[in-house]
Amino acid sequence: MQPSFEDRRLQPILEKVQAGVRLSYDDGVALYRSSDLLAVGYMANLVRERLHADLTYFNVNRHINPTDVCVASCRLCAFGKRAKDPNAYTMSLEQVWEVAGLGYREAVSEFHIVGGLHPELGLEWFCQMLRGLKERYPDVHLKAFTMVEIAYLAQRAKLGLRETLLQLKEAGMDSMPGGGAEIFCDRIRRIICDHKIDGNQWIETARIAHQVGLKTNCTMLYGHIENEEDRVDHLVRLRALQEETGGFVTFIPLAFHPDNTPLRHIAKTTGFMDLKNIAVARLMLDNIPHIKAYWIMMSERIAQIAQRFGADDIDGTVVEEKIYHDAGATTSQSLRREDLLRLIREAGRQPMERDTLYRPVERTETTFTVLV
Ligand code: V47
Repeated sequence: MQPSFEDRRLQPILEKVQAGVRLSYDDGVALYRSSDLLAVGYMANLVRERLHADLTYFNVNRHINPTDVCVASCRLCAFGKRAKDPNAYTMSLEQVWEVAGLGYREAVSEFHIVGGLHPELGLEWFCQMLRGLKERYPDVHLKAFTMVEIAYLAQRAKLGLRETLLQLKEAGMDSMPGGGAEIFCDRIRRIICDHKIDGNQWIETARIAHQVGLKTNCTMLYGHIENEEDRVDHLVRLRALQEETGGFVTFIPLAFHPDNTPLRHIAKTTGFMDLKNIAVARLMLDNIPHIKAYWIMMSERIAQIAQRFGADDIDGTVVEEKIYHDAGATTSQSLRREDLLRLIREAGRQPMERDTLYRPVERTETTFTVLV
């Protein structure tokens, strides 16, 4: 039976979704402007179940932030600090290698490594860091560096993006996270992160990463000063690059956390907005396999409900999170594997532990095997 939506303007979009027809820019704007969240979620869930049935993916990972020193002073960020700030920190290589092994009884399958743009840590330092991690934890996938960090390292080393990425890959970088994309629109970027590479440079760096064989994620920061058109423009640009390279694995909508940032006057996002962003992303990004509801950012409660609004992933155990907690996140810093299983099962989904590239993982108490 054909459902009948409260917002009648969504009916033609439903027909496209049912027929597997790509949604247009205008469809994206109409989805964002509709307050019929259940209709938007219903359509996103159709696509999500078509792609992933009732599976929800998660991983056992650890975040590592080697430094919070950053030459950029982005208004959106509460994490980056000036080198002379007494609260700033920079780990030594030995500390990074040691921290990587701390604090979790189960073997992690991924290190997620990102940090500030440090004026004194060059490409060779990061290559050494990767080599040291691979030596000590050979089974752990290294998902490291945003496009913004790569562009900065390349500029400092006076190398091209391709050469920089190749050197990092050679040293052990296996894939890249999706951060730093924010919102591509120049007008917004100038206000929230004017020290960062622009949207075109972010896209170009991702393009080259994909060309050298690195899979990456992608993100969008919402809930600050952007409007619906800016969001749809961002999604459509990601979709176009994916059409060209096929290198994106997962999209993660990131809710802006204003506390301790110069934009602290902006209200926090609501559950309604968080679910809407998950659902619209699933509908617009028809060529990106996975949509992640990052529980750290959207809370365990919303990330769980999101599994019925288009998301098929909830991220991982994380262990220690700084970027969102510096910006006032009240979620815990880590979840145990059994907590993730409970959240997923309670939402009526079947948990599937994955590695970074979504291959199934089987584990005992202290070891894991990736099933290829
Ligand atoms: O790059 C920074 C954003 C990103 C704030 O690829 C902020 O699997 C909200 O990219 N409020 C880091 N957002 C997080 C990230 C990520 C997280 C989980 C999984 C993956 C993945 C990627 O967070 C930054 C920036 O875009 N950010 N400050 C803030 N105050």
